[in-house]
Amino acid sequence: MKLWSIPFILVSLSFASMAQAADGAAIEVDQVGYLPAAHKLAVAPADAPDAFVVEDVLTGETVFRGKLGIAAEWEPARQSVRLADFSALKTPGHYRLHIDGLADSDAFVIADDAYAALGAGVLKAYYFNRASTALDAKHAGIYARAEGHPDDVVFVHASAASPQRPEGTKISAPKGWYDAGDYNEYSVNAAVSTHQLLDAYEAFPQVFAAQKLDLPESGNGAPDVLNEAWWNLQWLLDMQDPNDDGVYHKLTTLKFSGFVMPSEDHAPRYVVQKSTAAALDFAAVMAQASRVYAKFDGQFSGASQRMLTAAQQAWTWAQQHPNATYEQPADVLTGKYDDAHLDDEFAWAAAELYLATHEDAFYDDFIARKQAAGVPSWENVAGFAWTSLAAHRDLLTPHADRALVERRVVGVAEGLRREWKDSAYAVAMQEKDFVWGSNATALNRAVVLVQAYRLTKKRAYLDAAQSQLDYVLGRNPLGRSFVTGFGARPPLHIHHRVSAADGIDAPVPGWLAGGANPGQQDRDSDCKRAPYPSNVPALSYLDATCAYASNEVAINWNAPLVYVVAALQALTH
Ligand code: 9MR
Repeated sequence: MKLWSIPFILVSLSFASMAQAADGAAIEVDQVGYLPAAHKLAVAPADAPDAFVVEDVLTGETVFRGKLGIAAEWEPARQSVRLADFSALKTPGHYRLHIDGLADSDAFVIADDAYAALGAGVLKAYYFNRASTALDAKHAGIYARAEGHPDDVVFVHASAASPQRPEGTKISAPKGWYDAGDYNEYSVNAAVSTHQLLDAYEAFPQVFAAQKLDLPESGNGAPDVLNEAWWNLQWLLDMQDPNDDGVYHKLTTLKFSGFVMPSEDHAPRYVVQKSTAAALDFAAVMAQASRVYAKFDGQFSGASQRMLTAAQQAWTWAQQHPNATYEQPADVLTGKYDDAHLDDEFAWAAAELYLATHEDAFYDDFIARKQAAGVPSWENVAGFAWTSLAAHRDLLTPHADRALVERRVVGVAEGLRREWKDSAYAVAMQEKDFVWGSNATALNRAVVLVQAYRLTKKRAYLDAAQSQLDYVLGRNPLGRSFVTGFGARPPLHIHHRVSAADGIDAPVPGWLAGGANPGQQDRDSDCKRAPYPSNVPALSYLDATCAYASNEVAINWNAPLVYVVAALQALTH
């Protein structure tokens, strides 16, 4: 085959699969690809014939022959499917799956570096969401933009007024990341997102050491993941009131801005109500960060000690204000991240403070909250407590029950593994999991599976985690990748102000769309004119800017993606 014809073939392939995806009969694969030693699955329709082959895209040669599994229904999609397992194919190359009578699958790679660009891309996304800075062409390429939201003048909202800082006091709290498609910054979500990035770094430092993100700070001797996380930690530190050590729940405009660039949004910004959840999540991530940044005092001078002190002070504030749940003031209309259950936040902060200080009293505080292990989310952070203790068993004092910690984490993973095994799609997602941000639910499940794999070395946990990643990268009933810029059919119209306003067709790359969500809470928006094509849980997704309930992006959704991509690169052998 002549070289000139290769791009033509790739283009025609993706057109063929586009037609198939539209009528729901595509063979679905992980569109970004597979590591050579990975568990490798594809999904075919129930009425497909038994035999499948994997062909080399460049030569047309058949490199693998297999038989589809039996047809079974995957309830969340109301679809019957058959699985193709080609795990035994480990030779690097460019391939496609062929089944007689069906259009071929998208082309995919099997390669040692299959996830290298993805891993860097999903972390670089945070840089693209930095507040209070211009992004220059050297680091942002075509996504260069002017500075927005300097946040050197932020007003204390009435709900946050205190004797030392009455309503209207001007404070400075620059930097941080925009939360999502909006330009506001929320302490709870910023803390959990940063925690997961640091968690990924601590678990798989070798993956991050090899990564070059091309940030303004790159080359300073610290891994870029820590450079990027530091941008957010600096902002979070300013969200603590030095007068009483409480932490503001959010920094926000009163209402969501229009779809303008950051530099065009000049509405005043406020810090709003100090909350117990903000203080505790702040304490947790600062305690963790104090441990992580201790080794990099040359780059982040004094940061480690400062963050440990900040964590302890926020913890003390939370003891004194144990029920300060966030109540959205009437004049504030932006995101809430409100949560009435605070035992899990107490447990997580205690666990991280225990790991940072080795003080047994913190372990007792953690146990006293009686929190079950589970899949973590911004509102249920108990899972972070258990998995942090499990990941840092070397730091536990004799006082801690090491076996209990292991048992709890593996127990959760075991339930997920069973769901994966029993699922016709080989995806550990039930109907109830298709909520706002369901793609992050899928990936947080993978995080727990990876942690159990690290504890037990039981291969099924790693394979199940791979399946969760496959799901967001194309092996799903919509036949699409949910990560901008990656895969054959990524989202093109995410609910993300910069992507909509920058005049560039392609959205900012590396962002995970929220994913299928039958709640369709955006139904009264502009989506009225172009409604969701389906109410079926796993099909309830719309690639349109209006679709904030399924097509927004968010820092806490990318974080488990960063973790899982790093984990699979480090562990798949
Ligand atoms: O991720 C949040 C989701 O769990 C909630 O159900 C939803 C509605 O309260 O809010 C989501 O968070 C949004 C936040 O409030 C504002 N920035 C965008 C976030 C992602 O949609």
